[in-house]
Amino acid sequence: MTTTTPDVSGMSEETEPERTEQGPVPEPAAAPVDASGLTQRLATLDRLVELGDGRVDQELMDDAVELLGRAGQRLRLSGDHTIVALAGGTGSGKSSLFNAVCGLELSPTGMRRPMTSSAHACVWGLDGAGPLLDWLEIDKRHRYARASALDHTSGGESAGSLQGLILLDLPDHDSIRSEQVAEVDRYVGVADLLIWVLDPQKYADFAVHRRYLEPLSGHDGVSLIVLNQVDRLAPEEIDECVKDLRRLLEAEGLRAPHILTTSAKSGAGIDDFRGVIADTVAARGARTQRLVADLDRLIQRFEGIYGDVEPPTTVDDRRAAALVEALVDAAGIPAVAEAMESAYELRAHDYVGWPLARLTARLRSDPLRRMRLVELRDELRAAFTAPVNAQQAHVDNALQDVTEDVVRNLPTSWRRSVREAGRSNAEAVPEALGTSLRDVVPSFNQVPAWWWAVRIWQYLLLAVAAVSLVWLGAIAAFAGLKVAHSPTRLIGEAGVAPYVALVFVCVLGLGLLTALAARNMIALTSVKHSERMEQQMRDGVTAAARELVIEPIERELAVYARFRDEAGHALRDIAP
Ligand SMILES: Nc1nc2c(ncn2[C@@H]2O[C@H](COP(=O)(O)OP(=O)(O)O)[C@@H](O)[C@H]2O)c(=O)[nH]1
Ligand SMILES: [Mg+2]
Repeated sequence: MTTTTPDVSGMSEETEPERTEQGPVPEPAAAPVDASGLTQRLATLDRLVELGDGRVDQELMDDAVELLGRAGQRLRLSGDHTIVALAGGTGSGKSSLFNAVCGLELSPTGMRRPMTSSAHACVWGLDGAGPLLDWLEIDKRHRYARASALDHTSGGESAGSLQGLILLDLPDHDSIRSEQVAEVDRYVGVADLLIWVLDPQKYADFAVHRRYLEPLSGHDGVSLIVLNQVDRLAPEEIDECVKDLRRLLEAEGLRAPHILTTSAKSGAGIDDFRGVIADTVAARGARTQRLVADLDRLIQRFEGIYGDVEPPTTVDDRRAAALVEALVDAAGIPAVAEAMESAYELRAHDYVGWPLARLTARLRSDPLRRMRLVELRDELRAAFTAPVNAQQAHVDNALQDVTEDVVRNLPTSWRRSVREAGRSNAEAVPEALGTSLRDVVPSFNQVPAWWWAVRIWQYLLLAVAAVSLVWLGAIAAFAGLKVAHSPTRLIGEAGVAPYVALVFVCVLGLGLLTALAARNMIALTSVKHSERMEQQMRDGVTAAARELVIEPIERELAVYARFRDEAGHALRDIAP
């Protein structure tokens, strides 16, 4: 979604309008848009939309985007003009009042109804109004311009005081034609000042109050109520009627409704009516006021998603540790570590066992040992190659639990978005757990140096044993059987044999002792080794949990904190 931020540069230009080309405009300079901090407030709203979009109430976000767009457009368009719209029910006298203010029969009234089927506009001071009228989508045939000279015919106020007015005569808001209702709604949305024209017969019309006045409850300053056709009432009835109307309006939430009485027929109250419009136009503040009022109403709706409590910024350690524990379980790490311990022992025995014993074992082909090896190999291969797909429910529960505490005091929508952040990588978790296991394979496969040392030592002993056997054989041949003359006394004398035999026995004993010592050593180191492997796997899981779960949650918490900050500013900026 894209949002429209009011173009600040465009807005500041507004205070310096095109008057250099047009010659001096007699009215006071347009009220600076930013007198009320409107630009900053709109920028804050824009940030709120950026942070909250997709996270908080979509209707609110849509309305905010709409307001930002409308405000941006309105502020970029002429600030020298004030859009005043006459709205109300059929026959209340909108067109008659429109004509009375214009001083001409511009908009068809009464008899020829329903003629006001689309809005009519009358402009005082055409310079710069074109784009505004285009934006308002006023049909070119329904645009009228008032030249100052003509205005003197209307009596009372001088035309100069209406300079900058764009008066709109709207179709009836209670029209049965839906496209007209939609058009009215649009103008009601964009007018700087709204004038509700009521008549004594139908002022209590429910549709007026519910549909338009209730949403205007915060807009007292930018709406005006006109009770027209008072010539139909006796003078004492007028007061009664106004009181009753005021009561109704206040019941709808308007705090201090501004009510005028007029008669388009007799001309009573028309000068006052013109006067109020002239004051509004001269003050040049209606544009800003209207937007401020809209903004206030909109910002109020952020109250519910603001949150009373300072939000946490991190997932607490206890919950994070519980998550790691759950993922370690889901990955089956304890079982893998156990399998690694057994595999380590078997491999170690292959390395450091007495070579002859190993050979005989191989020849005997111990079926139990075989099976155990195959089993372990399969178990480890499964753990290392396949992603951990078992226990997805276990993973999901863990992801659910980890946000339990952090969301406790959050507003509902943020509670949901933080939870979603926690689950945002749920699908990647099993793969990451698999990776944490695979990552230990290289260090698992490493052969400790002492295994090599023992193996070399064992082969050395074996070599000495072999040499002493050959030696004994030679002695038997030369000294015992006397097959030939011995070249040296070392094999020629039988007396040497016991020493050689002793060496042979000692070497065998040494081999046996070494094997026993190594066996003990393996028992001692295999536990350490598997603990180290387990720790490495846990570290991997911890890192994955941090990256895939904890960090997204904390990022979301940071977004909420920023949102809350901005919303707090925005709420404080609402006019008291
Ligand atoms: N008695 C009386 N009739 C009025 C007054 N204003 C308008 N009318 C009549 O009410 C009818 C409807 O007026 P119109 O201006 O077309 O109302 P709209 O539908 O609100 O535009 C016409 O016949 C007008 O002459 C008024 O102040 N007093
Ligand atoms: Mg009309």
